[in-house]
Amino acid sequence: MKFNTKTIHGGQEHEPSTGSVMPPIFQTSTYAQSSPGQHKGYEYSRAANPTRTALENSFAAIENGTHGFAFSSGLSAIDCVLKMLHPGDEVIAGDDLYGGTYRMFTKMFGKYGLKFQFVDMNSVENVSKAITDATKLIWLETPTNPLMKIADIEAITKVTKAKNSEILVAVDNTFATPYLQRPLDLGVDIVMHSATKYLGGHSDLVMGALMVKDATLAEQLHFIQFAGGAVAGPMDSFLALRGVKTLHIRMQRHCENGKAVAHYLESHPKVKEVFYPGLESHPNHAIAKKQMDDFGGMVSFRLKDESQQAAFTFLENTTVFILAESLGGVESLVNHPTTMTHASIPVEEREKIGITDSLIRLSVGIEDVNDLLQDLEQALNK
Ligand code: P1T
Repeated sequence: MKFNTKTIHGGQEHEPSTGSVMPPIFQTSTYAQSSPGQHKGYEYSRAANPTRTALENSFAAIENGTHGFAFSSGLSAIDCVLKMLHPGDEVIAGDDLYGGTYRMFTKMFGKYGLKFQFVDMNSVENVSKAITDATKLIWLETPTNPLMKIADIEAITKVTKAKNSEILVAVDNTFATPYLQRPLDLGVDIVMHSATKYLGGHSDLVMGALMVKDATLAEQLHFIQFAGGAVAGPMDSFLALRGVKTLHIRMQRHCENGKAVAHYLESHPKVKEVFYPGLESHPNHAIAKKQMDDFGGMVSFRLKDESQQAAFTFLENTTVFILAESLGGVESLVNHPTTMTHASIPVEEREKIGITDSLIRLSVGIEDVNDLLQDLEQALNK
């Protein structure tokens, strides 16, 4: 199956009792047994629920995996991966990450004895040099949130596995989605998503996803998901499955609009720099071109007037772009990383890599592009 068919049919079966094309919302916590241990494959919805199973099969299919897992949030999916590790284990992660991921790594798992190194993943060398005997996990976000940095997934995976094939490589594929890049095909072990974003696509749920292609790894992750309990509910699973079915056509428009917005901003006199992997000016444009099929709908930029007030004036004056956290829905959103999504990263760390008060992040939606450009123009001129 081609990708645009997999989003609709991948891993799906008609519901056996009625032929229902969409899986019903199995709004149940438990399942009748005829004798202890005698059941129809479902015992208790923390372990498995048929609506969630349909979604998890779709998740596996779109990332070319064999197993998918749906969690109650993106962060709980990351939490599940980290719970595979032991005190003393080391994780190498990118230096630009969603603020909540950074907060989880440093403030939650640090105290359980995990050690984190944050390196600039622009260079494969940086990762290679950071690997020690204690390294157990490489955590890649690419494109990164919010600076849109690109890591060479295949090269980093090769270097890592050559040093020690036991080190797990995981990619947070939230910004790209499998429409644009498929990390499992490039050799990584685990793909993670905040399904809250493009997979769900309609800003109406919070959910996380993990996808793998190794049965043993799947078993380990399922144990942690079941034992820890952060599962997606049946209603949200239904909504996410409905969202995935239009992922390919939404992404096509996100990419078209994202590109138009990036080019418009790049030539605007009030804009200092634009961060979008599809621009020739992006330092890793060549790697982005190699590993992505297109460049998505996330665009960050910095104003020439670097005061917080100038950024706030822009943020308070967009009308089509809604000022809100999150991304990846059909509607365009605008976000101020330093005061919103990345406020949990210490200011010295943020400033070291360029997350400053003048940085603005856009999630370019699928509206008419002329309305989007007009909105940016009027807000930039306030
Ligand atoms: O919000 P949640 O579903 O728990 O997902 C966390 C997460 C993980 N990874 C990436 C790359 C993310 O962007 C996020 C969530 N991000 C936002 C809410 C945001 O506005 O950036």
